[in-house]
Amino acid sequence: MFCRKRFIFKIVSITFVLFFLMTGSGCANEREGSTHMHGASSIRHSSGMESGHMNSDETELSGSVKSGMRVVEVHAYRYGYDPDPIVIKKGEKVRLELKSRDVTHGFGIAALSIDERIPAGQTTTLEFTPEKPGEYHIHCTVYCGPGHEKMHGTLRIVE
Ligand SMILES: [Cu+2]
Repeated sequence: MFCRKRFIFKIVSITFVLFFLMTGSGCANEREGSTHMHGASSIRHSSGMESGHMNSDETELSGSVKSGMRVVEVHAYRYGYDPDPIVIKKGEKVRLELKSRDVTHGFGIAALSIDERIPAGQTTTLEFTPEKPGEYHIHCTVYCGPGHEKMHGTLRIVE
């Protein structure tokens, strides 16, 4: 008796399981469908990010962003600046870490009222938020040798 009851219970539960599986598979299909959509949207998302990266590469933004601020190490040398051009983004806070590879140089951008001294063996930091896109002429403001007058660079502020 007991065994038969258990047997019936088993049959009933198997039927339930089968029913569940059949309706469940429908659900699973739906879920799969929605998963596909999720997949598609996440692919779209990641490709969007990729294209964002590609954009950065295309405009060749200098340095890297650290805690919300673009940090660019700029080396002055007889007679130029590295990187050249320095490419930064409008509205993105920037910190230029100015260093000299040889003697004391200057870092002047007249249009932005910037004039920094870069003593040899030291780091001069310059923080600002670029507002106006364009090409800005950098020139050395500290006499550094016979090529001093020809020591130029470019700061590019992109949109
Ligand atoms: Cu100079």
